Amino acid sequence: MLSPIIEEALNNQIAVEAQSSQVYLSMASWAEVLGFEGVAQFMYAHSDEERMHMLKLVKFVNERGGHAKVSALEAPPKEFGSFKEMFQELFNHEVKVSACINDLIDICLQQKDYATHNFLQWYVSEQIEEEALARNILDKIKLIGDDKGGFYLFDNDIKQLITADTTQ
Ligand code: OFO
Repeated sequence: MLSPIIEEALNNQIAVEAQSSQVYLSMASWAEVLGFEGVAQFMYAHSDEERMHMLKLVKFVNERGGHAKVSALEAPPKEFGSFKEMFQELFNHEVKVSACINDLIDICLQQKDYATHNFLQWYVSEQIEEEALARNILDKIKLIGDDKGGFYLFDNDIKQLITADTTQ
């Protein structure tokens, strides 16, 4: 059984994951409109992955006797300047999500909720991977600089970085 404090904290994280999915969907749409098919595919998959993170939490909260809540989301930006800025934003966003997961784990320890603490370890590993992936992409974009040919290749290569598994 979840305590009200843990239930509220998990519901807050559900909103964070939903908002991540929303932001990445907007990035996907912007890239698609600009004609960057690879970046768009990558961001659509990333948006789906965040939705899966959200659903995993929804199911956990309900299974543990709580009530997972669906809340209103903020409209994300529609445009992101450049792809360098967009991926920087993605990286910053993931760092913030990691901080939210860490805070959540802190609350679990304070509340002695070791089951939720154990469940959240999956998110800890996921955040390490996601931050590393975002950093890796940013490094590549910095290397490409203003080289249009390099960016064309990058748009093609990024499809190989799609890791989304939305079946979990
Ligand atoms: Fe990429 O954030 Fe979910 O956990």
